[in-house]
Amino acid sequence: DLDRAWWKESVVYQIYPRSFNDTNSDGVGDIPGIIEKVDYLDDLGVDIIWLNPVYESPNADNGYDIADYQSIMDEFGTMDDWELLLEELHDRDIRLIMDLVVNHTSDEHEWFIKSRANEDEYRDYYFWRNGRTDIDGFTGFNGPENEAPPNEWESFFGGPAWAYDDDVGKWYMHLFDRKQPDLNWENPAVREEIFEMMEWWLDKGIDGFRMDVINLISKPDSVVHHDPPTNESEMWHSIDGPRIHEFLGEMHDRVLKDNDVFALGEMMGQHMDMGLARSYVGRDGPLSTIFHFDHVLLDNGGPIWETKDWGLHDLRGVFTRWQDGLSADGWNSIYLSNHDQPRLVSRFGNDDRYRRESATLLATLIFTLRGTPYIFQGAEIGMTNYPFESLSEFRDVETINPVKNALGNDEIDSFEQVKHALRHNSRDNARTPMQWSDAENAGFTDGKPWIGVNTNYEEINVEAARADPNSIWNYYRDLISLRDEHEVMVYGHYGLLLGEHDSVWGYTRSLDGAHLLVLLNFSDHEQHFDIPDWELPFDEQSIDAELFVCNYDHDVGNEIPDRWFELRPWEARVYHLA
Ligand code: ISL
Ligand code: CA
Repeated sequence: DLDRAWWKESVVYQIYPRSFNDTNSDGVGDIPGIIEKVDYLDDLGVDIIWLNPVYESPNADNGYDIADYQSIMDEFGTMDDWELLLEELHDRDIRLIMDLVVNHTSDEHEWFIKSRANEDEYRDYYFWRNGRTDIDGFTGFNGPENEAPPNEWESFFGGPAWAYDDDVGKWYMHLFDRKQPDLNWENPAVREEIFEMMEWWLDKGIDGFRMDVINLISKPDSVVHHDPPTNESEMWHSIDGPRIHEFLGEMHDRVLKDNDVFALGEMMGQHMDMGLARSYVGRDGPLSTIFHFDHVLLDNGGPIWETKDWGLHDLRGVFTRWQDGLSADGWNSIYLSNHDQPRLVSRFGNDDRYRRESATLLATLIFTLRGTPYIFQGAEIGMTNYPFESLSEFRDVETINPVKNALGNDEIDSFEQVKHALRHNSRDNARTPMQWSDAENAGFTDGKPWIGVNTNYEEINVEAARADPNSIWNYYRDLISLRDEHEVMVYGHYGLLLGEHDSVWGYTRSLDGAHLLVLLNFSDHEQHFDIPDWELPFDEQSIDAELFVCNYDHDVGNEIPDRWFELRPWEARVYHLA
């Protein structure tokens, strides 16, 4: 029993509308711009579009600060545009999932405005708490004199996670920017509003939700039951908080259960226990699958100006733990990039000498692990990180706020000192415009783009990639269509090979007597190795091997004699055995 689902057999393409395609020359991508490209998406062969937030928003965090869940941001177009987009996608059998951002709203949302004004029952839609007066030396965070924020939590975007409101005379909680107050899920009225809003979108015909930081919605008791909160410095207790299962269970029973939807939860944190993971996405869990952060926290996780070294052992270890942990129950999401992460080829590959080879190797990984694969716009042409030269080139609060704070309090001396790390870590790497052609501004806009276009667009662009049969784009396209044809690629069991190798990641996928043998050389050097026969789940003497994917010329033959291999730099091979 394969426990089939359409969203397991699908490939997701993520669109960051602001940077995708601009049709009215204001330098900002828009929904008509996406409509212009639906045939492009169809040609690539993707099955689901995940659209980043397109709702009305003052854009303190590019749409993740929502002022109205039920209307479209003017810059992006109108509800009519959005409806046409849905229709055009559905006409091509492409599904659409929308971003659901319900851990917080914008401070310009009507609920927050009423909450501040203490109107009706709105005060308890958010967390308003008294500051602390019982401690020395922790005052002056834009609050009254001699008053400290309710607790010591730091926002994910730097500074305290509480903002003081003069009129109310209290502090409100914001785990992200101060323009993103956290909703109080303890309040049943809040949950009711959210569930109704979700049903409203489902009635419009969408196919699911990508749920933003959804495991943060239940806050720890120290905040929920105490005013001021008890002194608890561990804000990590907001992750997978005490009532998370109850809240998601209610959402499931009330909204998700009776609709055939893809429910994809973004879950912050690291090293999630596999039992917990299964409780979210297993047979009895409320969600279809989740995004975890284990691999994207390998090279950072501290301040944005720091980087950490990682090796293949770490990356392989993370994915293998999740592959094994959800093998019998649950389903993985396989992503190496999104709008919050640097470009995958710059981060996990070699974006210089082996850009094509490593980008195609990473694609091979994404499409041959067990789980739903994700393409973030631009990955399919091997777009790279941006060579930022000054702080003024950045647009993202998560980069700008912490760096300005650190410059202000002398934690760092200069931009130059942190330039290298910001170039590596900043979310803005993902947000530079999609490179469509070698025309001015990469064909993204006729106006002035809201963020710089990568200077390599003359070489790296969709038009050039589609014209070249050996391009990264054509490789993605081939892999997507192979996944449609071979069930073993979707449902096959994952088995690790060569678990101690420093540079080669090998594994098999097996289903009903069919196998894939995947070999990936994560290095700039040739690798020679053999695979011990006891590691293989088949007898290679009595089974036919066919090389069906390789990112070099197919000159290595179909055989796997004596299980002996020589892989060129960043070479990826997939054999099909049956
Ligand atoms: O962890 C991060 C990067 O490695 C953070 O950038 C990010 O804030 C975190 O992943 C949560 O992301 C989501 O919620 C944020 C929003 O800024 C992100 O764009 C969104 O994907 C707040 O809504
Ligand atoms: Ca526009």
